[in-house]
Amino acid sequence: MIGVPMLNCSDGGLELRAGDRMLRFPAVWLRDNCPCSECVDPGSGQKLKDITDVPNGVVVSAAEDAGESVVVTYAPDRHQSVFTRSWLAAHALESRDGGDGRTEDDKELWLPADLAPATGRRPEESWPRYLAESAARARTLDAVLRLGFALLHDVPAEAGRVLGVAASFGFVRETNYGQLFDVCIEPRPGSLAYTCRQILPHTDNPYRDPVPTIQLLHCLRAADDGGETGLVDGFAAATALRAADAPTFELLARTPVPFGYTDNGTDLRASQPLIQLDPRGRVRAVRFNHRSTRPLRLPYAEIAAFYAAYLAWAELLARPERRLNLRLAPGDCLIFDNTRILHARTAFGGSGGRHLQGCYADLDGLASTLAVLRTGQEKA
Ligand code: OGA
Ligand code: NM2
Ligand code: ZN
Ligand code: ZN
Repeated sequence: MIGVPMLNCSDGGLELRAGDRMLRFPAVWLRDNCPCSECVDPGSGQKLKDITDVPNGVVVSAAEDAGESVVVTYAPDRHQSVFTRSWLAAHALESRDGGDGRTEDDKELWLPADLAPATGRRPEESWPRYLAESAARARTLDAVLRLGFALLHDVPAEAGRVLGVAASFGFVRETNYGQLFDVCIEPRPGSLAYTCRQILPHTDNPYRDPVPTIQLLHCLRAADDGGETGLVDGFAAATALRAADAPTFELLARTPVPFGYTDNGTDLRASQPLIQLDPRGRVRAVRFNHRSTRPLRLPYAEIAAFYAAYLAWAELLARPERRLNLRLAPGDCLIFDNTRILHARTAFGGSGGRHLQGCYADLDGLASTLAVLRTGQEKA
């Protein structure tokens, strides 16, 4: 790297060497991120300056090497910023890792075989250990982000305990079903959940926008016969569909599908594509729940093609080789990403008094709890 200066501001921006990389930052970007106490409130870390306060035509007029940091002076107003080299390296522009952690790019996609018990990759933890050890909590929450779910054992099989599990990493998202809901057989069921029928892989509350992003299901009492849980990695299925049949994938990603739920006190509707992409076209959410779909409103000529795509997607999601089967025992509590993992159950015999309790929570809150846990672990 002989001949490459350490620091340079010749084109109005900043250029500096970090190891064998050259980092470049435009003046307007540096100025907007100036950490000085005139620009950022030291207490809250929030910006004091508005974007309209950045002077027109701002350029870097001088850049001075101060060891671990770099002092940048701007024209026309001679404002100065001090950036540490490590901060600049961590925010390098060319790295293009601008994802938000929610797309296929930041996940480990799976087929059930990848998580067979012998692989040691199945995300399971005991609740007492989860409570006692921050490393166990971090592993569990990380699994929900990476694999889309985690299974806790030995959560006491007592009513209401599922709320304590949600509170361990975030806040319950209360819905029309209450803070928590009971899944057991009801005499006049307002949802197929409250019968002993099988339920095919689905997203909960597809008729909500935003959809609840985390779901918990805690088993208080298992069925004598049947009632097995199935989980399907919707992101793995979506990427497989894209690889096998890109036009079908595209059609599903750009056709909003109406979902609805009504009862005496509720009339919820949301319309979203079955596969949702981020602005760069990466899979960011799936939403699938046939029993809650409402009549499609598409031009006559588009209906047949949409149904063909929908059918192909439904068949893919229903394939046994995509479904991880788990038998929840009393005390087991599943935590899963409702924007990625579809859940299902097999039919069961009505005599055993099967009883689950569930609730919803937020994926971003879970990620926040994990980030704080990790910061604590770094300091420890
Ligand atoms: C539900 C549901 C699964 C089960 O209530 O939404 O999918 O195992 N229940 O009963
Ligand atoms: N319950 C169990 O989202 C759904 O409609 C599936 C949800 C009724 C809260 C069932
Ligand atoms: Zn400043
Ligand atoms: Zn469900």
